[in-house]
Amino acid sequence: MRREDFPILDLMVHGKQLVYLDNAASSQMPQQVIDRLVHYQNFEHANIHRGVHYLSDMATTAYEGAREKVRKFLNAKESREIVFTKGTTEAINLVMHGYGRKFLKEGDEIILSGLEHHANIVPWQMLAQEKGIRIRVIPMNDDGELLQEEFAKLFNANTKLLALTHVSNALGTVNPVKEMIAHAHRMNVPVLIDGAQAAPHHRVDVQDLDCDFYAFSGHKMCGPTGIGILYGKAEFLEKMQPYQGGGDMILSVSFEKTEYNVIPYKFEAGTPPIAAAIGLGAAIDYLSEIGLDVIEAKEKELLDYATEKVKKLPYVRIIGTAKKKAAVLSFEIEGVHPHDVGTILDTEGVAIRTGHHCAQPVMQRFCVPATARASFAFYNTLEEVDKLVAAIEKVQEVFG
Ligand code: 7TS
Repeated sequence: MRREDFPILDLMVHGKQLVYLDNAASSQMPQQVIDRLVHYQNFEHANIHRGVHYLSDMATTAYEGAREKVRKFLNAKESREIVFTKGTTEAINLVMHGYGRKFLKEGDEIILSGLEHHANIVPWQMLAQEKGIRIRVIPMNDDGELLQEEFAKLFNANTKLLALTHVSNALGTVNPVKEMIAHAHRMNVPVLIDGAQAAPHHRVDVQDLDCDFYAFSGHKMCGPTGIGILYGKAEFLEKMQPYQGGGDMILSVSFEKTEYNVIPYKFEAGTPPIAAAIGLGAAIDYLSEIGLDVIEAKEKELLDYATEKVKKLPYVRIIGTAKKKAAVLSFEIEGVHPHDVGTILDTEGVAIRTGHHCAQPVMQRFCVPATARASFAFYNTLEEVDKLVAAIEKVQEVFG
């Protein structure tokens, strides 16, 4: 499926055809997005929101056009609810600073899940330490599914925020976020969703989900690095304090008093990554043209095929067996350290990630120091899954 759009997939590594199965860490970029970046640099680059000149106008139109593409992609009500950030990590830190630091106080509680990436743990821990806030954690079962009854029990009058991942990067679990958001709202608790692993693979509708914040990264969805999105309901963004101070986020400055700009500009201090934002817009065009439903179906086919094949290998244990999963296959091979698995796979041209995947609490829950993780994108093929399985068999030959 449109494999020819991705020049990097033709690469040979260690004399073998590259099999790129590290898409959860970062996906590859199609020629259409690369071309858009080159066109911007060649014909449109200037600083935005400033000049009266032609090029500044071109750059501003393209940058604001990308914001509108993101709005449409998420079905947000208004484009001023879309803030460009460096990535998911910065988006979450923005909410921690802009909302958490302003509105949360000693004795308050924040609910996180045991599935979170460090990006949705550490900022809240920093806030907790600073303010004397308690963090409560939704536990999971042995399949890596969150326990909904335990979740409901965590709420009380002190609960001030639920920060939850849509899809687990380490296990692939897809959380029932719509129901969980509805529950939190019944308890008058706002919700931030970490969509880093969801936005590239599922259709996301923030109005349907009714989340108050939604964060994701461009580089996991065929876009450039250095760009990400914070969606926030206008009513929330408006009452938050700015994250950074500087140019573009102000209406007027004197040494006595500074008046902040309106949203979303209040949160975009300084010259933003203009090219990367435009590249993200092109990536959204590319994915939308294929169709998120088509992408999801293709990735499910790859995951089901890989799971069936790997399950047949008696020395492999799959970690993360939720009923609803995105295309992530985490596993360990009996008696072999995941790093050795990764190294042998690499010599076969197969790129996977090994380690704790920045989700150490997940590793602790399953009593493993690390896992090997293959993660698929729509441009992968069943033949590549076969190569993954053959490479795993080779690991067993070497170590078994
Ligand atoms: N949240 C989740 C669920 C993620 O998977 C990641 C990155 C992040 C947040 C942080 O995103 P960033 O773009 O700001 O870095 N996950 C991974 C991964 O699984 N392997 O490498 C990065």
